[in-house]
Amino acid sequence: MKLYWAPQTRSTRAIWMLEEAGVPYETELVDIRAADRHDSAAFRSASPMGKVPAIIDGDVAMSESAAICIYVADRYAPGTLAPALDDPLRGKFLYWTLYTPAVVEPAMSEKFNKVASNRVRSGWGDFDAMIETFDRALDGKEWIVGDRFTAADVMLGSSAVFMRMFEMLPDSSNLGAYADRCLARPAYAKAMSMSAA
Ligand SMILES: N[C@@H](CCC(=O)N[C@@H](CS)C(=O)NCC(=O)O)C(=O)O
Repeated sequence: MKLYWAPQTRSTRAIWMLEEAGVPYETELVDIRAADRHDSAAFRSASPMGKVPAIIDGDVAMSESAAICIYVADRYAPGTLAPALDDPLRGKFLYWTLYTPAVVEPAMSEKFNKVASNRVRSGWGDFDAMIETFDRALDGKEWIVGDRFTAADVMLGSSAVFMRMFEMLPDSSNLGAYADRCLARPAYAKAMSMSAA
C-alpha cells in the first residue's frame, strides 16, 4: 500500500483510516504547494485531478478520501470498519460515508464563501439542514452507523473536527461530543501527528 499525501490536507483521513485498519503503508509526499510541481505518472494514475489523498495498492490505483475509506474498510476490515455487503446497515454506512463530500463540504463551502443557498434546489440542502441532519443522526448514539466505529466516522469525524476548528460547529452536545470521541482515538492522534510534521 502506498499513500500519496501532503500535510494538513484531506490526506489525514486516509492516514486515520489506514491506522484504524492496521494496514502497513509507505508514503510519498506530493508537494501540492510547490510553484513548479512535477507529479509522478504513478500518482497521476491514481489521482487524475492531482489531488491528495491517493493510494496504490497492488493493481488498485485510486483517489477521493471517501472512496479510499470504503475501499480500505471493505478490503482490510470487512464486518468491522465497514458493515458486510449483506448487512442491512450497509445502506446507512454508504449514505453517511458519502455525506461528507456530497453534503458537508458543499454546504460548508457555500457558507464560507457567503454564496446564497437554496435548500430545495441544492443537492446538499444548505448549511443549517446539513448540521441539523448530522446532529439528529447522532441522537443517543456514540457512532454514526449501528453501535460501532466505522469508516463513516473517519469521514464525518474529520468534518466535525474541521468545522469546530473554523468555528462553524454550533453549540450542539451531539456534534461536540462526537468530535471529542473522534479526537480521542489513537489512530486519529497518529494521523494528526504525521500531518502536522
Ligand atoms: N474530494 C477530494 C478532495 C481532495 C482535495 O481537495 N485535496 C486537496 C488538498 S485537501 C489537494 O490535493 N489540492 C491540491 C490540488 O488541487 O492541486 C477528497 O475528498 O479526497
